[in-house]
Amino acid sequence: MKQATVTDSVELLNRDMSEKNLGGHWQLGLESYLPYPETTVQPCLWKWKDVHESLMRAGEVVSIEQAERRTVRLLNPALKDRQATTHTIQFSFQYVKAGEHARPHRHTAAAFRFILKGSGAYTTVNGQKCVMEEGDLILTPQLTWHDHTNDSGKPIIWLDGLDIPLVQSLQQLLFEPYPKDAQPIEKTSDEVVLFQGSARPSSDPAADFFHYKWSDAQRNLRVLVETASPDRFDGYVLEFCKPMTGGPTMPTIQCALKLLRPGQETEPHRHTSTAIYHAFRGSGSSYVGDQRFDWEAGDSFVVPLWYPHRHLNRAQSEDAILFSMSDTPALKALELYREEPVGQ
Ligand code: GTQ
Repeated sequence: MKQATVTDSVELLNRDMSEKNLGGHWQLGLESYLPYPETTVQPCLWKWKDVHESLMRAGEVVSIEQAERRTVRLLNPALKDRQATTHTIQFSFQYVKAGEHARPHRHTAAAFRFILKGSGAYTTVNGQKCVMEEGDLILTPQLTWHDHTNDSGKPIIWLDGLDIPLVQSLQQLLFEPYPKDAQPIEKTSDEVVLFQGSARPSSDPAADFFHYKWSDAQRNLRVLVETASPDRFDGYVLEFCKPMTGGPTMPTIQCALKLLRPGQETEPHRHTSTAIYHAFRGSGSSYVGDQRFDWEAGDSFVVPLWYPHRHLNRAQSEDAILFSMSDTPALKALELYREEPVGQ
């Protein structure tokens, strides 16, 4: 008499494996993979009017003690549940009224401030007092203590850029309050000396460098425009580099200024890094994928990875200056950075 045989099948195997927390490569559906990287991040434009109005209202109804930081975040429509501007980086605007102090803390997320409106307030970074002027860039690299003091007598607004979404996806986010109400001030950023003749520094002098001044950036931009030819994809680019080494602004974040002369138009390209732009001066248009973003000073927009994009200064006589933040250093460190021109 013949024995009844149970024939095995892929479905049976999949089910039995699943119960044992196992899976097969055949279950992946390789046809859904593309020969280029795909992002869920959406191109998006935020108008200054909306950001500013929200900040002013927050100034009325949100206390700095309650909020820790009074910031308004740019949320990507595709990532609202993550409270993020892109999958790796985040832009916020911070409003500190006259007389306010945002208490010290530190975190593994790296951050910077780019000063937009107001001056004279300061951020203390690891005991170093950095007094703000419009257009200054102040870094608070990972795990540096920082608090903000506005004793200038007038309100101040700046841009915050952070790598929170990236650090979060690596499950490395941590936050620590400082044990006291304020950090003691040990020195000012003007006292940080990077170049001392040919003497070889005993420690990394750039480790103490947190403050890029607008007056220096502006002078360098002018030299660039007068002596160099523009990049065909980005115009005149001034990158905020780590002093001494010329490395990226921070390990995960590159900040830059991109200047377009009146009427200047760049050629389209795409890259595997993701960028957030903020129009600091002037007005223009950026084409991102099949969308056109018309921007004025104060507006911000996202260029998701691999989206073809180009920029145009629409003004007749005024330079346009875009501040940009990207995750390029993180991608380069992982050898995932690629870029290419895109045919028009
Ligand atoms: O100013 O310390 O936008 O800790 C997000 C987290 C700003 C800050 C942000 C922060 C800060």
